[in-house]
Amino acid sequence: MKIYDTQTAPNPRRVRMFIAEKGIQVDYVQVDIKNAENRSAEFLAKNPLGKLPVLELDDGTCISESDAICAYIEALHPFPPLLGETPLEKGIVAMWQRRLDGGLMLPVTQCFAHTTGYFKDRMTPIPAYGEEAGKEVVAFYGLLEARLADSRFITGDKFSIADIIALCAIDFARVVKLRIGEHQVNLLRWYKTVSERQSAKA
Ligand SMILES: N[C@@H](CCC(=O)N[C@@H](CS)C(=O)NCC(=O)O)C(=O)O
Repeated sequence: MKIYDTQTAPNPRRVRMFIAEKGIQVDYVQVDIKNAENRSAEFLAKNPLGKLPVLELDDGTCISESDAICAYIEALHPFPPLLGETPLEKGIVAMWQRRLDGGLMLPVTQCFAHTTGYFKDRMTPIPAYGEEAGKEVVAFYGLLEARLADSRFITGDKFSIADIIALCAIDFARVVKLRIGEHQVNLLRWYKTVSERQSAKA
């Protein structure tokens, strides 16, 4: 098994961090997204959306979408559980995965793409749209601040993939100068705890 990765991007980091939490070793192949290596015919054969990360099995089967890759890894390596153990935990984790993907990770990456023009060779940046996406990110920090006022981690007492998604999105948001507010003490407390995990270096 190998994973097509790009070191600087938040979605591939989500998968690297998940794998680090599992304590398993996987081979990574770096793909140069700045120079559109991910838009080559060879890469599009692995993921027609041209996005990273992509997991490729030894028989050539490819799985893309970060959470799908993580679900596959969790099925192979259930411990430590990062997608919930009981039916209730699984439901809560799945709910936060969807919220964080649509409400935080996507706006962060849209803000980046539309305000920096980093991908202008393959899309038309609309800076005003990027600014709006940035406002969504800031609003989501408020939601997380409220959630973390009475919860140790995002889904409850246990660390989960939700914390991984949030950390990767929040760290990447610093590229577009979006930061947790100094008044957001619960989010800052959570951020420090999660950033200090060994897997956060992945
Ligand atoms: N929903 C996808 C998003 C993947 C994604 O947007 N990947 C970005 C890097 S964070 C990418 O490959 N961008 C390169 C491009 O759009 O050309 C996932 O969860 O994996």
